[in-house]
Amino acid sequence: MEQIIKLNQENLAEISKRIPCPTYDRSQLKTGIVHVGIGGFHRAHEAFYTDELLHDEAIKDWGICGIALLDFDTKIYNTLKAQDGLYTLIIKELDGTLTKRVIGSITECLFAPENPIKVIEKMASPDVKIITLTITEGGYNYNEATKEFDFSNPLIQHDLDHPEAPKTIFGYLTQALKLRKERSLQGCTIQSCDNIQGNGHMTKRMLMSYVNTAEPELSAWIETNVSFPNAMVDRITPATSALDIELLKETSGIDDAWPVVCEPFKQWVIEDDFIAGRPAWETVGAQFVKDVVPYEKMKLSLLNAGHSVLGILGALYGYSTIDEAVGNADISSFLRIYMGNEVTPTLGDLEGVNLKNYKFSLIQRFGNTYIKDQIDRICSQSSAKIPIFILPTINTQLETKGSIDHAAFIIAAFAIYSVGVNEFGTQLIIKDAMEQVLNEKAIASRTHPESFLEIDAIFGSLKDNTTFVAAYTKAYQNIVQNGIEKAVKDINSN
Ligand code: CS2
Repeated sequence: MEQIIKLNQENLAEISKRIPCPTYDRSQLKTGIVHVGIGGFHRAHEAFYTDELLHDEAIKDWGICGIALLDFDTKIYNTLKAQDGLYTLIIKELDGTLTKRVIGSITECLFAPENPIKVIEKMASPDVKIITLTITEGGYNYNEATKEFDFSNPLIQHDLDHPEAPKTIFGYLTQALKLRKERSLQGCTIQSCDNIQGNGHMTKRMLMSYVNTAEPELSAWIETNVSFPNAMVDRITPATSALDIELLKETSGIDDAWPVVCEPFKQWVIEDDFIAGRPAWETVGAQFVKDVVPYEKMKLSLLNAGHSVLGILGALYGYSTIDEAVGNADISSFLRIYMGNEVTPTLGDLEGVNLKNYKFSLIQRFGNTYIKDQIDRICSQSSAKIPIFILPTINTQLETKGSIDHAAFIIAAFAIYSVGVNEFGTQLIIKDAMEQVLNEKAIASRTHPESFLEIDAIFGSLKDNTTFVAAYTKAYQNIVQNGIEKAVKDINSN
């Protein structure tokens, strides 16, 4: 058994004898990117692409400063700090092989709750050309019911009252951009890496709503000095388990407190709109395009929605991982029918994309038995995911009088899921910012199924559509009366 080595900069030369490590000089890198949200996804995606790029020794301007924004991020901040920003990426290939390597592109880390001023200064630094965000779908503070920025959020009110010590991304960005303007510095790019249709547009619209109230005189400067490219991001990254940490120790003798595990597939399609320059990410596989909207739409409504379908149905069947759910023939036929009959007609013509192959590859990716993506992870924050992943399909299908039966079934299954226990008596772990209202409405739905659709912040005006309500109610009653397994078989054979 090899000696166990702790992952940090000092031990990197020793570790590089076991697995690939950065060969570039990390101490020579300037911080050109500030990234907010240093969870698994960022570390499997943008930080990975950037690490690949930095292996070209001539490139020295694109080190990443990772920001932990919330108290919740204390653990990841402490871990990365103790490991000098280093972590292991473990790619779980389809045949079970583990491809491991140490990623070195995160060269600095800051913990916002501890020192907000330092974070604002970093975002305003002249070396920083891009601020990237992985703040989750819910982090954009968008309300589906009003279709506007949610000023009733107490954290937003806090930021308006205490601009010097913000808590939300909007407070931070506003202060940093204000400093850039006051110091006559160049603007920068703010790039979302979240799963939202038009994520750049959404970032701009939400930020501008906040700025127009907090610092109205900054708006015009942002219009001319800040760009917000849209992007489609993709790589399945389950939560790291204790087993993954042990496996790394056992197989390579590396003690990494928080490695990241992910699938082999990766995709990053970006609009080339970087006002202050950008890394040549295209040299390491990113695609730069004029219009990313069709790619985003395809990914959100097939992959992400597909995940939600497998997660919600899987939870009702009593499964705990996505590969188990897609391995059930009834659930995978359900997903195929949903993708084929309900999503595909809404996607229009996707030039250069073979949709049939894409859908086929999704089933394969979901089925990677080594990934063990957690159903709990997929179902978490569904109140923010459903409006983005599934609602657009339903709304378009209703407009064009297309089929919505499988989509309505998913929403009915979500209502039943939100009670918090499945028909086999298994307790479901519901992690959702709207947990309370979801649960109240789910319980009310037992006597009046439509009650669940009254949550306007998730479903918009769906409750007023009689075609949808009829399909939803029928599915709801079928699941309750006949059980999930029979109900899924029934809807598939309709
Ligand atoms: C998932 C995504 O959060 C979810 O519900 O669908 O995290 C998904 O795994 C990634 O977007 C894959 O690119």
